[in-house]
Amino acid sequence: MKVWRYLNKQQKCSIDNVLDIILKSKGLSYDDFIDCKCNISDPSDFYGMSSLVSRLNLAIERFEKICIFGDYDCDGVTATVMLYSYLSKKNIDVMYMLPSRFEGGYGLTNDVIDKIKSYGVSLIITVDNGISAYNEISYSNSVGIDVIVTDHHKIPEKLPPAVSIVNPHLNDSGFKDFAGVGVVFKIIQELEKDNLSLDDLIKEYGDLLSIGTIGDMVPMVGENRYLVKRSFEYFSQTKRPGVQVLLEGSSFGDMDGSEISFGIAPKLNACGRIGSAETATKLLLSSSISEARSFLKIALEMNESRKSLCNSIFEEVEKEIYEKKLYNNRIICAWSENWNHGVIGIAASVICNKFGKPCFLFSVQGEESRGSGRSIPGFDICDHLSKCQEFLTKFGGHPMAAGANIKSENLEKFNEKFLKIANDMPLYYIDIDCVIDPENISVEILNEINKLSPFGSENLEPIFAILNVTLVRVVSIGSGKHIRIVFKKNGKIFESTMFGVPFSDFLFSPGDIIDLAVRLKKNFFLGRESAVIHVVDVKLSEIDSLKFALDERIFENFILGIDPLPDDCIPSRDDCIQVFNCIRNLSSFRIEKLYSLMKNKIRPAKIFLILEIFDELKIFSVTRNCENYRISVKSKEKVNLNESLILKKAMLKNEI
Ligand SMILES: [Mn+2]
Repeated sequence: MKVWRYLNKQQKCSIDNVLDIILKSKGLSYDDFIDCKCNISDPSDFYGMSSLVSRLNLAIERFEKICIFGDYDCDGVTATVMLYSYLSKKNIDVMYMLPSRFEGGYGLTNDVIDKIKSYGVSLIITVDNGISAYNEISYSNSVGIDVIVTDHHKIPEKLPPAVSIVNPHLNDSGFKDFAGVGVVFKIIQELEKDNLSLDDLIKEYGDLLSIGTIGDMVPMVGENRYLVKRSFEYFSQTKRPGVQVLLEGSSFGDMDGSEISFGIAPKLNACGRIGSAETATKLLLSSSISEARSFLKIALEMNESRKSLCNSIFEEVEKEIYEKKLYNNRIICAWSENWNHGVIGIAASVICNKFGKPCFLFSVQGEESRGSGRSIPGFDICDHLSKCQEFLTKFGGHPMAAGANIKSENLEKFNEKFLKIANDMPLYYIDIDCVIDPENISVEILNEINKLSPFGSENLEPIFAILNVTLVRVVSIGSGKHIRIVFKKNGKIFESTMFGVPFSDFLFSPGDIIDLAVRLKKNFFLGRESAVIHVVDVKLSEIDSLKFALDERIFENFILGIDPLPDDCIPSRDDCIQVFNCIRNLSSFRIEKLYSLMKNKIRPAKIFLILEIFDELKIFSVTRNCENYRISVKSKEKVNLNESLILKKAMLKNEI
């Protein structure tokens, strides 16, 4: 169970204090944050900037042919498009090239360099990659091509032998969290320092800058937030046909970032995941609306096939989770030969959300396998990978998302260690900024909250708790993928939406007194604004989520062999009979609902264990997904509880 953690106790917010409360939990001051006061870094101070400018000018003087080498994700594509558009405008002989996930993979390779050479290129500029391409850049030098590296990834021990390296992490001071596209933006700012103001640059390139910055999920603070926020002012007036067609059909007023993270970025990313990132690049570089539409059509098709591939991976993993009871593990790890490497990361994030556990999936490609994983807040999955690096041929990433390559023969051994050393994983916390009365939810309060936008990592969208409401009804929407939750408070009826949870997975009943963790959104429809509620999590109001989650941990630790079961968690025969009588006529239930039906008399750890015993003795067949249990009666014959090995194990361990 996810633990609800109140950042400001259970303070209630209204339009007058909502900003103060949220800023307090972020540790920020009104002036700095709301007015977005921040120092804009001077690109002249960037490490490597002056050598970049002189090498580029030399190339221009000598009419050299330049190749931009980018990446296949949203950041890599927007960075490529931004630099390509800029250099083309200057009448420089420039081309671009992108890697493919399916041939060669991430970054420069010697084959790519040979290919670039065949076009007569004598200068490569990398964007959003290159910092770890030491060998490839040495090779490039040896065949007579200079390389300028522009990147934002972690600095390796040995810097590549490039003529110039611009990476904010090499700077002595100033803002360092730019995306790859942000680095390109700073380079153009330097090149145009005598001609264009920051405002001019934002008008011209702000659309690409914000798409790449949000798409790459870099911290939305400091200069990133300033630049993206300012870019949003001009976003709808973009001159780029590609962005215009991406915006078609979406009606929004003030942007908060989710238009990009949910609307635009997935479509651009889908190209590199399923087919070729070149489609996304050509879309953004299109010079007419009709050209842009034709590339958008391909991108949308790839996005649809990305969704269906993702769905089938999800279903396969889910089946494996039930069959092998992987839900008791700290991390869910699985692999298959049938999975497309480009989409396993998204499938992992769906599993991670649904089961509340980090998830790592591998696509097995013969002797070599490539994996991608997602984590829960507070558990650094990249750091965790590094503890198993003896099995890996390559790994990297961030605390919340990481990738790794491995020899397929080592998967089992890796899996064993990867799970075993995750014992001290923190619980899954949902941080709640404040409590809100549903009557206080209005467009006006959203105008206040949106002053904190754009949201992203390190500036998370606030989460509110709506407490003690009565569930009225639940309706399936979006062809069964989502639900509408109707609830009542003080005699008034309210509606909310919960995405990604089908009707059959929402095991609360009308009349239940529940708490909702929600995000508040503005909705624009036919030119009218309204406030809508997006539900993130639901629980019975009477349940203390921390106590419950700790008990669940006790049970898991016993099942995983980490700790013996405490004496007071061992169920008696009478406990088992009580649980049996309570569930005998049910086919599905939520675990905390069962706890409440038992009048909170049998502690959760015991209930978890009793259900496990029932499954073992084939009294019921039990399947579980997080809090949801589905059962069916298997045997009507009398069984002897003493035959349960699990129960024996629980009692025995406690004797030793
Ligand atoms: Mn990037």
